[in-house]
Amino acid sequence: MSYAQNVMEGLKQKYASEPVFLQAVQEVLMTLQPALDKDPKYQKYKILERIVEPERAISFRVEWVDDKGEIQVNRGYRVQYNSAIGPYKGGLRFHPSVNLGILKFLGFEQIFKNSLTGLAIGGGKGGADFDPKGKSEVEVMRFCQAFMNELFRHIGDTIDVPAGDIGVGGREVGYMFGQYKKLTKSYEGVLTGKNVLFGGSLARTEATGYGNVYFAQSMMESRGDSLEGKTCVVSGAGNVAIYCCEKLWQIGAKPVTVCDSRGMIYDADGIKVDVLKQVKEVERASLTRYAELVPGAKYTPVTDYPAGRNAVWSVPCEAAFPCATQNELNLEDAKVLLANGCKCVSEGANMPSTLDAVHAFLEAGICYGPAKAANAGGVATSQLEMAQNASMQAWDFETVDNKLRGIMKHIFTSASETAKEFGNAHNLVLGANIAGFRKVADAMIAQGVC
Ligand code: NDP
Ligand code: 2IT
Repeated sequence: MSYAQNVMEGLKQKYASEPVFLQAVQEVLMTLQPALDKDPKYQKYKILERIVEPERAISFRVEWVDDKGEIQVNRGYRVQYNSAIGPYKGGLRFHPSVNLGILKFLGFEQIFKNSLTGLAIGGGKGGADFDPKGKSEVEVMRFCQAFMNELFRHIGDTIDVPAGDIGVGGREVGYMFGQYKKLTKSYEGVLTGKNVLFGGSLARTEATGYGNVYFAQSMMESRGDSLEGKTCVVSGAGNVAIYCCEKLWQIGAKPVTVCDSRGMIYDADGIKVDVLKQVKEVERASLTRYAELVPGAKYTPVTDYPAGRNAVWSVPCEAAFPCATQNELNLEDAKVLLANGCKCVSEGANMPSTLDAVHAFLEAGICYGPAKAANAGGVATSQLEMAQNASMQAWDFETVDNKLRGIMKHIFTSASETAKEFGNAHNLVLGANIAGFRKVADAMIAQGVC
């Protein structure tokens, strides 16, 4: 049994109740073996055994009072996974499904993603099993304040810098920032994704979606192709999906779908991004509202999807952008995409494709941009926000967007050069994992056992 397989087997025994965490680790470990064979120091220093364990996982009670005067209790978490190359950095997710296993998967991915950006940021993730759906604005504020009442002890602008993820956007970051300031008397860049009125960076809102499209462009160009004129399918209808659609239009491609957890929109003329923003950012409504506002658009509720599938992937397209959540695209979906002639899959969400779907894309030899490379534009721009806060500067939109483009190009080059080094030129899963891993592992070795 190889070193990587051996560590994986041990983890399966130990963390059997955390399937998505095991899935994320398996994807990484199974591609690292060539790098481990090339340099025995990683095994000698037991890097795999160390890197799979979070440095620290904090779990805490969050209690707050709802609009009816009832006391509510939630579970909050912050997983401080790896600080070898910088302060812990990663988003906060508020969703009823959140548990330690999900945050460990996200935090583990974040280590390699952050390393790939070439910036000095470690890996972390956090959140709570709070469901923002159906909550009033004041309830969301009270929850964010209650969450920060514990989290503030564990974070700081050089310690751990959270940001948004599912269910956490500019509004929630603002409430948490206000409470942090009150509790600590300190005005510092402790969270990213802030409003530009108090230290947020221009282009951070757009960064993950835009970065995903920049990454897909690099992949297509490397094959002598481009996204221009291509019909694209996008899943999700939140922050990442909206700005993915916006950038696709800007580069001459056409997004024709979006979806939320209740249903999907197919708009053959192309998704109207201004309407989507109105529905999701302003009204915070369901996509049925989009269909009301755009009469030609077709709404399909999830109850009409084929069992276990996301109907978005059945819409014929040349490029696909999964931007909703983990495991939203399975092997059957992958087969349909490939049969329909899809040439490019670029992941805006974290781990949206199941392991067998990933293998299907790699085997077919299409452009496949794994999440930790393709969606790294969000966290990279968060680091640009940290840099602006630390130097008390505010850069204009174009400056930040140009840096984002440069970083996405760097990530593509580093993943594809590493893939070539190991004789598998188009396998960006291998390339991204090994490139991200080596920097962190070498830093861990240099810092000793501590
Ligand atoms: P948002 O909360 O803004 O949006 C999430 C969207 O996905 C919503 O439209 C939501 O629908 C939909 N969704 C969630 N679960 C499902 C599901 N099971 N089926 C169909 N649709 C679903 O989150 P983000 O856009 O920020 O995040 C989306 C993904 O991108 C996540 O995987 C996140 O980890 C990843 N990501 C985010 C980054 C960021 O900067 N925000 C950076 C890098 C990655 P509904 O509202 O109905 O729940
Ligand atoms: O998954 C991610 O990279 C994010 N949710 C963004 C993290 C960040 O710190 O900006």
